[in-house]
Amino acid sequence: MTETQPTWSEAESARYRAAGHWQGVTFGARLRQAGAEHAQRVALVDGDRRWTYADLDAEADRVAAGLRGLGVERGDRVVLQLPNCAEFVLAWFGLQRLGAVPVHAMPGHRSREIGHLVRLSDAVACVVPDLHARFDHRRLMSDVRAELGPDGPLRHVVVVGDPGPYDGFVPFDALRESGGRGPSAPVSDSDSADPDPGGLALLLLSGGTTGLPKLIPRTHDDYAYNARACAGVCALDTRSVYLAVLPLGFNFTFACPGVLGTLMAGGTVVIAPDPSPQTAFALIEREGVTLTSLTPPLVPHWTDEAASGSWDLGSLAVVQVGGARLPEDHARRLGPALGARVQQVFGMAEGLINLTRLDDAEDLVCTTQGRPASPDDEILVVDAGGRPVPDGTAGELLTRGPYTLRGYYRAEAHNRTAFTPDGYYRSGDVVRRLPSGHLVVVGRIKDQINRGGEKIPAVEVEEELLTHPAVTAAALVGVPDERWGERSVAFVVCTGTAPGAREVAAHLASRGLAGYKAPDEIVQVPGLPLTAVGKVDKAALARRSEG
Ligand code: J2J
Repeated sequence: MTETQPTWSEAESARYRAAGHWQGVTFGARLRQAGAEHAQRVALVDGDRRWTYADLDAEADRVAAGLRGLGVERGDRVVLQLPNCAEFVLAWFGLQRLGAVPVHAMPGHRSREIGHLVRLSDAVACVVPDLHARFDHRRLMSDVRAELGPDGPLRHVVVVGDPGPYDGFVPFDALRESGGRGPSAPVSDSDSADPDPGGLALLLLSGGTTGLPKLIPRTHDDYAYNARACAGVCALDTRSVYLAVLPLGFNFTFACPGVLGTLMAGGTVVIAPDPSPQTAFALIEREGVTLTSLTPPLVPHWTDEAASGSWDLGSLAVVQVGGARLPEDHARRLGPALGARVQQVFGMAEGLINLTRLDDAEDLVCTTQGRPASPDDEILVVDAGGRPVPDGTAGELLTRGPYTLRGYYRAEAHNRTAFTPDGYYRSGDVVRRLPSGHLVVVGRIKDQINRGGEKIPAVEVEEELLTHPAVTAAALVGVPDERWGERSVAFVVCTGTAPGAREVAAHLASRGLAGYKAPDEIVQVPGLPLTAVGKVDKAALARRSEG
């Protein structure tokens, strides 16, 4: 790693290399190899646009050269906030070719989140769409740039589509075109010696538990292994066709096995612009999709639409579901409706990915969240005192291994508590382990709400709630919800009448917070209950809301 932060020891690194997990190849170099090996195979499909592996490799050169022409350099961080479109993948590999570091943002993020990502990573550029879901991302970037000021790190905004009237915003297509011309383009392998495969390749956003969200450093070696291990579990090969339904910036969609696992297997990635079953099923029919991934709230919609019988989904072999708890009866109905095998995935951007196996018995597939992707993933299930509990007993999941981080990016203080002294990541998830090694997620001790796979950091929202003039104290808790698995309820102490959910949503939006973080419900209380040690008793609040 170029940044000074905890990482794997020399001995562990040597072990992961010797086991063949870490292959010492950067993503830029991998695409170069794939461009030669699979030259004429289709790598990427977005609507009517198609790229072969050779095309994708050439695009990466052009984007890299264009970015370099702007002044983006090796090691620079660049925030990528794009909806599902091919440009996400082109920009990502362009950055890798240059040796720059993509920072994955979600399309729903707003000025708070993007500003935070830029500041924390010292990003020199952002790549955004012009408009998405009727929201103007150029305005968002203009606000972020103004807030950071002229001395801020952000120097470039690259816009997919129309850059609008903003000074200095560069259209992505012009960047690609300029990258295809000029004396210094395309970037050749000789003028940019490949970066260190053990170094930083990308930054992912954590779901966040304390204060503002943290960044997760992933190396070429570890992230490629993540994707390859998952691709192995899913038996991907050159005939595989992956449909990216969930946001590309999500670790699940991008590398479990997702986009990267498919491309590393020589298969084809098809991008769905939205997750509706109508859009997806038309693409499955047209492109012969074999694998896709969903979050639980989509499952009933996909099941119902498939049951209508109007689609030919014969090519679909596996449908992964993960990101939040999948109710057992939904799991049982999904496979027969789609005529595909269901695979539960319990993963985290921090690393560890658990998956049910394609040959697991139906009961395991429907009632567990799988087992680790790698034989070298180490799992501990511990009680509150950190002591391992027997199989079958619930405890906190701790993990370390060849693709699980050893420290968040630039978060020294947080790292002291987020990891054990011997390098295990404290996931904050409460699980039971079966003798087969399969894990069942039974709860969570981290202060986070999981709304259908979207993670809401409670503390971040509570701090913003306190900026509302009427709110004097606030606690955000998750309560069970039929549709989302969990919905967020804000308990507020107010002077006068509490604002309604809509007013609170508007207030949080005006503060630049992503829309999915707005509480589903506001409950006014005279005071917040406290535990014996004086913390807000969220369990009591959640019970109150259920009851
Ligand atoms: C219950 N909770 C789950 C599941 C994740 C693949 C799949 C998911 C993610 C992801 C990911 C769950 N059942 N099946 O990155 O590559 C909750 C846990 C976990 C947290 C991680 C991937 N699958 N969760 O969801 O970083 O609480 O990654 O610690 O967004 O989601 O969230 P995130």
